[in-house]
Amino acid sequence: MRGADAIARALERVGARVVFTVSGNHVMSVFDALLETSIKLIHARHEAAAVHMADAWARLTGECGFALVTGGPGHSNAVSALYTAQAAEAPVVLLSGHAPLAELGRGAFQEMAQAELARPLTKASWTARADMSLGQQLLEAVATAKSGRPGPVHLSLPADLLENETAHDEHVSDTNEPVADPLTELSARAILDALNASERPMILAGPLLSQPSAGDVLQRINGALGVPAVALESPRGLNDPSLGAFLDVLRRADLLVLLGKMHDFTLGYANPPFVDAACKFVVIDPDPALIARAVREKGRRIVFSVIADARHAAESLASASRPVPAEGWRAEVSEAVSYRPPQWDGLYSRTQGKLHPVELCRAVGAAIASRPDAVLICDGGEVGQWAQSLLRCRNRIINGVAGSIGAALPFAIGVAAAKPGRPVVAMSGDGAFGFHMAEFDTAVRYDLPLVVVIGNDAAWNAEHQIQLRAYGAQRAHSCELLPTRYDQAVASLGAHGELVRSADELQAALDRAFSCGRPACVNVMIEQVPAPVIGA
Ligand SMILES: Cc1ncc(C[n+]2csc(CCOP(=O)(O)OP(=O)(O)O)c2C)c(N)n1
Ligand SMILES: [Mg+2]
Repeated sequence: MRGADAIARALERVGARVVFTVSGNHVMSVFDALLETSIKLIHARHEAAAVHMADAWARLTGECGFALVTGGPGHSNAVSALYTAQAAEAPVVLLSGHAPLAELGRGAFQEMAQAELARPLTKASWTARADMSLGQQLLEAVATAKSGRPGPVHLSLPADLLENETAHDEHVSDTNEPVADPLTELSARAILDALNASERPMILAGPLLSQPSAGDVLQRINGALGVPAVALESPRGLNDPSLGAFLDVLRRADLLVLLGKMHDFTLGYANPPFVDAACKFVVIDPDPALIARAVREKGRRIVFSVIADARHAAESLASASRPVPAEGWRAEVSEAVSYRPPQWDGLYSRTQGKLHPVELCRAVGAAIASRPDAVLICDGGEVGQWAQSLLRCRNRIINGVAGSIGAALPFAIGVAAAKPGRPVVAMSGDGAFGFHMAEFDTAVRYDLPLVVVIGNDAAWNAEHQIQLRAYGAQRAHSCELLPTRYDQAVASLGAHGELVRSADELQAALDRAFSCGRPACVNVMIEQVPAPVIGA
């Protein structure tokens, strides 16, 4: 048995069904070994896209997502996408081929300090050791990715360890698959006491509990405890237009329960004017260092803290109970979060041949509403913010706290691969779409139906808007794009393309895209308008 066979077996053992990959010399032995398993390879066109696919897979299913790339440049291409998975708290394992151990330090082909490169973006990053079975090391990578605050893990696989005979891996033991405890009764009691002692409490959750894999746990907590529970996952922090007028109620909260939620920029560091100077806190987090920072910064205002896994703590809270208080505060928060300025209803394009983003979102919203099991992906700059604000979908994946654009299409492929038959719709800006548009070829080759809707304003508009605000119209430059026919580009790759230049063409174009049973792109010409800002 080769090391590569040990890796293939271990992947099977942890339940991997798909590995997203770009091939390369160092990992062809793993391609070969996977023939003996039922694991399918999806061969992408860029390593970062392969990691984004694994990320979406993880966020949707709660399972580990796997990416396999070659050493050197394959690895460094993949690394950039780890940042998005890290900020989204998605368990992803990146397996990278690596120059042979026997040649290291002698100028080996594509020799690179791979583990060091990936380290800041991962929970653990190492080059496989020769004195321990590769299968065992893979199990450890998976266990680490899934435990505590989930996140990416990197394991470099030297080509000689993969290709050489290895000791049989029969002794491979299942590595402590994380058995996180529910909150102890004592901790749950302390949290309920803090809630009972407050008038306007809120539970704030981080990216992990926003993932589709978290299900409806926040609503269940809201129902069981009568406390509003809100997830914060936007790169625009408290300006996230999908939170409506949330800031107005956040300011009035007297207790914030941070449920696996960092008090970072997305929460204005929990300082005034966003959070009241007298507000108290409960901190529930798997990371003792984060709890220590909260204690340093908030001192005695922390009434209780506990080291716990956010998912399990959330389930404990959802099955707890307390006298549910009168509707008042909870209703206020829910109204604030769903608030959208009424004047948006009247927004229409003033330019012939272009739609307003609101018109675009109205039609996409209707398409989602008629498909309750749909998965929505939002990406891009200003148009992505309109989509996040206006489109409601139970299963939503956004580029997240990382604020990294460009992953919409790879995310859609990851979702379509994980859940065949589920409608997948990805909203993207034209700038963001260009990052990975070659992946339409991947969607075609693997027969993965999905719909990408491009809000095409022929601009890197988010940055153009910054120029307008900060430097004035005379100094706004270099953020233009062309009104490119992305619909024709994807058609040339074998996908279905639609061009939309007026509101009355949109519905039929979307219907055709959803019903064609193929990967589809709807290229919608829109006006350049700034992102919505509510109650800033
Ligand atoms: C990886 C990455 N590169 C650059 C940026 C900066 N950035 C944020 S939004 C944006 C413009 C996006 O343009 P587009 O997708 O067309 O959306 P629009 O703002 O035009 O609606 C840029 C360049 C980023 N967030 N992430
Ligand atoms: Mg644009």
